[in-house]
Amino acid sequence: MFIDQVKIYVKAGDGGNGMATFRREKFVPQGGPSGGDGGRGGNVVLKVSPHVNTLLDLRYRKHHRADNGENGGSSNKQGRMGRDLTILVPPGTIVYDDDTGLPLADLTELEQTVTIAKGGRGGRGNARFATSTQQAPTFAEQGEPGEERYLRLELKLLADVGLVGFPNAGKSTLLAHVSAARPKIADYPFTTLTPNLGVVKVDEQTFVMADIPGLIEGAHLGQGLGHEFLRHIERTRVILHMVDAAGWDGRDPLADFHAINQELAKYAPELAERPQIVALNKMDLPEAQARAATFTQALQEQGHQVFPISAVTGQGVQQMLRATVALLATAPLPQAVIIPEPVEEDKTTLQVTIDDGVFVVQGHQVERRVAMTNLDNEEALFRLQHALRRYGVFAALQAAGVQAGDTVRIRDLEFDYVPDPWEQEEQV
Ligand SMILES: Nc1nc2c(ncn2[C@@H]2O[C@H](COP(=O)(O)OP(=O)(O)OP(=O)(O)O)[C@@H](O)[C@H]2O)c(=O)[nH]1
Ligand SMILES: [Mg+2]
Repeated sequence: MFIDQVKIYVKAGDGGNGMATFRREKFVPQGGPSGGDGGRGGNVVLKVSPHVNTLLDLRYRKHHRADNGENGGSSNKQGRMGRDLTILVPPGTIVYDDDTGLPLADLTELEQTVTIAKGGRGGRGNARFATSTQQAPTFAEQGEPGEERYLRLELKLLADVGLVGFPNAGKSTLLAHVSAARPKIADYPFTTLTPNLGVVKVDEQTFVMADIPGLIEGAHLGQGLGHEFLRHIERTRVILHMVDAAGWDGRDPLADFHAINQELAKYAPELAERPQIVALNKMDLPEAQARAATFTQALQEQGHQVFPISAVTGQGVQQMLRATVALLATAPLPQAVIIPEPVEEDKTTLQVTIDDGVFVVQGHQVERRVAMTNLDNEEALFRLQHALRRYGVFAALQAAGVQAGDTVRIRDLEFDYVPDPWEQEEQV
């Protein structure tokens, strides 16, 4: 199955916790702090693989977590880093932040990688907190939580040439004739249900050609297979428009040709501007031969380059491919996806909301600090209280109308509010 849009959740590894231990050695009566640092958590990385051509795997695996860092050990032993988690994606995958809708990366090059969620840093062991006044800290830092994110991945195939046309025009037959691709071919409409890619070699040049399911009038409204697959020709530089000159099922090939061009324009105006070559197909059939001259003249009058071909016998195909290569040489590159500069969010911003009588404090800096504090250790709690004051948590709580005895929550930390003792001192 060909899947070109998925939503996934990624979570980088948390940093390992720092350790709080003291040296115990023979003949050393009172050893100093010796707790090692935790290891950093693994990142979540997206990587372009030539062996993956759809987002199918991700459709069935939605949650992706990198390993956590190991906790620090005694004797200053540092915890091992968590392994990165690498998710393979096909070339042409565009990554969006599903919460903001903004593009984060356009993965077009083979082996290209992007770190999409960063692992948390390891917590520092108690050895790192020793100072001249506090020589035996009993606490260590917890690991920093890894980043987590909801992503939307969208695949837009990367091909130089896009084959479009009514169902049954012979698009897949042509791709099979000129490349090693083996798409399904049959004499009924909508044989092709998902896009196929093939590498075409002409003289010494090569280009990639995409065969997409047939289009019909109303495709932009979802008729037939709809415009589901038009996104896969958005990034092509030349459109090869196939017309069944034999007029399958009594259709008027010229009317079909214009109908499809209108569908392209309705889907995306820039697709109407894309350089186009018209392939008048099935020229081995007498019905086609009888009408070819009229069609060619009509299309040429409208300024189109027309090539009578037979995708079955190969007649006229080489000339058309040469013209395609010539057009590719001058065709502009499709517009790249513009990745906005990440906005550096203000990590110090605080938000206080009242949830069922509880004052909930949110903010990157303060939440990170709470997450990295060992809430079971009094010394650590004491330091945390100072930090909260520095971050302006008490001021923010007062502004929100907190009263003595109210419950305050910051992540896992819950405490009863007592007016800030330091502030009271100042007021005395
Ligand atoms: N005689 C003749 N038949 C052709 C030619 N090209 C394609 N056909 C036939 O036309 C039918 C449709 O061909 P496909 O290649 O499946 O057409 P398609 O455009 O890919 O069709 P969809 O995938 O349904 O959009 C098949 O029976 C082919 O054998 C040709 O040049 N001459
Ligand atoms: Mg087909």
